[in-house]
Amino acid sequence: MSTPKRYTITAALPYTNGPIHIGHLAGVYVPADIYARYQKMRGEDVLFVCGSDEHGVPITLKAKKEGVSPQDVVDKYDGIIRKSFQDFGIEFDNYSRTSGKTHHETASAFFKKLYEEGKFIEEVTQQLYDEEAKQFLADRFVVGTCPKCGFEESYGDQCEKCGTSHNATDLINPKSAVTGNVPTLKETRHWFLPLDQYEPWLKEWILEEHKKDWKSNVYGQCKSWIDDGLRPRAVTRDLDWGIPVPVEGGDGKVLYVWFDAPIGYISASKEWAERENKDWEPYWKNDDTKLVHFIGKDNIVFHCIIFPSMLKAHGDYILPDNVPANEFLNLEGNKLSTSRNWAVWLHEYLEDFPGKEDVLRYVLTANAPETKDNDFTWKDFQQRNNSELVGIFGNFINRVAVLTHKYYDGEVPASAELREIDKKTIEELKAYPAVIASSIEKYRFREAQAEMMNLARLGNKYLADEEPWKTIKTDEERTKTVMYVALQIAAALATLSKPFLPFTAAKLSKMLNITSGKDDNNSEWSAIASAEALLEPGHKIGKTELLFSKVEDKEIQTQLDKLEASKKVNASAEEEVIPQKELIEFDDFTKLDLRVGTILEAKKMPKAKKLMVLTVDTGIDKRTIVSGIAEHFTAEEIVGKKVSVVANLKPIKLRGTKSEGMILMTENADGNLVFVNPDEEAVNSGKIIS
Ligand code: B3M
Ligand code: ZN
Repeated sequence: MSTPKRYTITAALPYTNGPIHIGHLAGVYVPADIYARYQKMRGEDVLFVCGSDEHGVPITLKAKKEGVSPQDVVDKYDGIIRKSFQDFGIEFDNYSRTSGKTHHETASAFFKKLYEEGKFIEEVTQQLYDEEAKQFLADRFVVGTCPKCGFEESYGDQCEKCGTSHNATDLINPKSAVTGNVPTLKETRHWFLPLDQYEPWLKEWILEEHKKDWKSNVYGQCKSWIDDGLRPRAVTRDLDWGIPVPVEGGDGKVLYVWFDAPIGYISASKEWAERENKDWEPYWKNDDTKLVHFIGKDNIVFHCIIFPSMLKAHGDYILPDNVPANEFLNLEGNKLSTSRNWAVWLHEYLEDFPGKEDVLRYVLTANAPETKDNDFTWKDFQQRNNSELVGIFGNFINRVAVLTHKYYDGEVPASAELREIDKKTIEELKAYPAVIASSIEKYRFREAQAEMMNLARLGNKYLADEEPWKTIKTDEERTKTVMYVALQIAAALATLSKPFLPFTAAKLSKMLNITSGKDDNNSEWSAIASAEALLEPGHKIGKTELLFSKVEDKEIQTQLDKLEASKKVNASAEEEVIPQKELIEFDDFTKLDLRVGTILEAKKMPKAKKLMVLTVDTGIDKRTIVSGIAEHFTAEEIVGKKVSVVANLKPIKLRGTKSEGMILMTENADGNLVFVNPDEEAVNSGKIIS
């Protein structure tokens, strides 16, 4: 679009069924915050909104699981999420809630308008129904095989594996998430948005107009859906948690969460305008507004196909200019998962690493899953902190500040005549705002941040080459010049690091005793390039502070231990429960002669990986039992152990050795074999009875 007059920036509304983790941050909130901060620094008129997504099945399910009301669930997580965003420096202009009054009104009115203008199809169809739970099964209430990719745990409305959105009745082998039952079909009336009617327009708008400027992962997903053909989508549900359907026949029904949630961006804007005494409408209705949605890849269909079709149907609103969706972030090689507690939770991170907000921001941006899924590891976190933030950025600033205090009592020296290297360095410095900006404008935040760090590298190299700590003894004028140039770089960093490292930038500005200036366009960003000097000679800088500190091995180990603990819990929870065998008679049981015995000797059977030859004292006799435990135990470990023996099993020959009985074993949580041990007090030949 031609130069926008204002920006409406949205970040996906998090479901309030759990706290925020690093996957959400890397995918959505950190890039959105960088973008919004940067545009504000450029003097643009920016509205940056988000809020809690408080409707939908995930919340109802969570409430059921915890035995509380959905309202309790959303209140709890809205509180946690809201606070953690704030503490982490995600600077929304408004963080709203979809349970709020403004939102209920806005979403209702939106639906009503479409209804009254005949934009919906109203139809009685057969929907999946759980007879036992007495409820319809839509969205996350039902799982089954994805008709597109074959993933066996697809939800009713969307497959998490391939991202496709579908109708619950499309699922193959559907099962109720409430009872596990196979659903039946039951008639019910709903309103559908006929996406098929928007197909020609979507083709034109996305596949033609946004072919070049949308990210290829986003464009590719859209193209595949459009090519597959779009079908009408129900926008109402038979549920009791949500926004009531505001039209005749809507009793007992609510709006589909994905119908109401994106309207939440508009409601959040209205709330903001009311609070700030502004007009919200230009931010949503004027063509010279640039609307940008920051989301994760699983939300692409909703933000690129469904919400735009809703906006188009409504007619009063602008469409997104871009939807820079990210791919997923993994953690230590595994998919992030709330239910498996495989995550780094933001509110826990903030507690564990006080004062290190920017470190997480930095690492998540450096590893942002912009074009493909990426991995977060604690080792990488430590390494990037210690060698990049401490080693490059922190080190440069520290040297400049310490030397300025040491040589000039904290006063910026006047430079003597600039040499070629000084001029070149200043020229390079002045090019950075444009270089970083160009990456941000293309939504390439990793690249942008890397360029910002290159400015710190430039500073380090300049100091290392010009060695003011040496010239101070021989050439005072030269030293002044070098320190003057280095101080300009430090000041530029205080501004250019702000979108990425806002806490650090604030600390650094305080340390240099500056507030960044603005140019004629009201931009502190481009002022860096045009200013005569960022720090005038004679300016007094403040006290030196350390911007970053090392992350020690033991801090990393604590985090790794936490994850290890989650793994253990998951392993035992996920242990597949093998269904019980068919019933037997009491007589069948009494045929078994189970005894207590003691292992007297154990030897590995030659040339057999798994087998061990045991001599067991059964109290009846001392016999040989061949057991398949050689991969799990050494002989020393098991000699002397009390074991449970099936004593009356017909002898068989295993690799030429006669085996007279069996030892009872089971598996532990990690899937390793362990003995079913009799109590220490049990005696050999003791019968194992009920
Ligand atoms: N709450 C999905 C999610 O948290 C959803 C986003 C809504 S954006 C309008 O992944
Ligand atoms: Zn799928």
